[in-house]
Amino acid sequence: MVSIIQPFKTPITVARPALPPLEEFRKGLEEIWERAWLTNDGPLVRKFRDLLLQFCGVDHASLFTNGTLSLQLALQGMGISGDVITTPYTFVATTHALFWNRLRPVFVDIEPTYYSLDPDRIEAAITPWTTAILAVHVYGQPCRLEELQRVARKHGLKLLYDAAHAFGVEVEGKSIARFGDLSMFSFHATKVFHSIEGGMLTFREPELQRRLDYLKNFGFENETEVVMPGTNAKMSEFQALMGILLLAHMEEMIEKRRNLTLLYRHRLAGIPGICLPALPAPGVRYNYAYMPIEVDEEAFGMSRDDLYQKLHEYNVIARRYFYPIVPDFPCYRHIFRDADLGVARRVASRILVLPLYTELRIDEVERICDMLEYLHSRCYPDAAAAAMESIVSAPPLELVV
Ligand code: T4K
Repeated sequence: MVSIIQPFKTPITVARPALPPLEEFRKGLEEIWERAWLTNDGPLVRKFRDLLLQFCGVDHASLFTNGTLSLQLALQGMGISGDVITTPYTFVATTHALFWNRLRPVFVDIEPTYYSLDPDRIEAAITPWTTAILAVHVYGQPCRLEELQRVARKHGLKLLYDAAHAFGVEVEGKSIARFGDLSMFSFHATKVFHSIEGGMLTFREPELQRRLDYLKNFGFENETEVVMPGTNAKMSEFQALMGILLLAHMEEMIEKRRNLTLLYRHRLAGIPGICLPALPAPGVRYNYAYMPIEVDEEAFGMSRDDLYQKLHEYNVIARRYFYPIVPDFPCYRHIFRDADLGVARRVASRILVLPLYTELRIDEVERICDMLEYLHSRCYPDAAAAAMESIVSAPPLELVV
């Protein structure tokens, strides 16, 4: 039994950006300096887009300065109107993108396994004004793709995915970017893969490419003509440089995250009250974007919020992604009081996302697990001792990838 656990000297945060070798970035910077071409569809942005088209196996993609703006412009470019069925269990940007387009989010509860929009509940929420479904691949785990597609097709709805967490995920050998009418990926610094800030849309409809080009560049057709009231959402050359360099390391970054996830799962499996996330579904090649756990207060001996606080005292900056659920934020609360969102609320009250990033070390994961064991053991000293013996003798888990 672990008795004394020292806090980390410096904070271990939930995420930490992967970085390419500095020398590679410096060389890229020198080339940018020489060209003095910094933004506005520069050569590196074009190269990055070509590489991404290839990586995702899609025909159409557009790059943006961040994921949120790309989603806002996607909704606008596709001409989505009225009501949009969406999930309450997400980062608030998903819902904000709807609001910025004056669309009404209609929240439908999630399913408890992968925390994404429950397809079985969608039909009951469709109104005459519903035009689209906006689902989220939470933590990179794919939504129930076929069922969502079936409901969307049956009711003539557009199907959009917020795939902010899901870059690099494949289903039956096919990139997640190829599902639905459109997918949005965030390339923010905290993601599995990033371009400092950045966003990408992949989509089916070829004409959307042109509209998105207008929308992200003030609506300019040429020097003297503006064809629509666009905004400025362009990706810069510096962002593209980071993305290009990191894309070459994608496989190894996912492999590192996979190993750390396996270790977490092995160590945490036997701690009462720590519920591990479901394994990826068969046929899914997961990207190990996040390490969420659910905390069962009674079995663990401490509430999720107390555990969150305790871990902070140990300098482990775990996060409650996503708590509270979006409809409970003051800016949305008054509108959606009556929706039945029991599953989302329950998950949000139990969820805790542990640190996971490529440079996280094995001994750091071990120490975080020691902390969780120790905190549980302080609550239930006898039961914890017995449980720990069985973990130590258990073989490591093998994930399906
Ligand atoms: N849809 C979904 C489902 C999303 O999750 C997101 C973003 C979006 C849409 C919107 O995409 P973007 O517009 O962001 O492209 C973070 C990210 O900023 C956000 O991108 C992400 N989701 C969300 C889940 O997490 P915060 O407010 O929690 O970030 P912050 O600054 O607290 O960073 C988390 C930890 O990462 C910090 O404790 C330290 C570490 N960190 C962070 C940064 C920025 C670093 O070590 N270095 C860094 O440079 O939102």
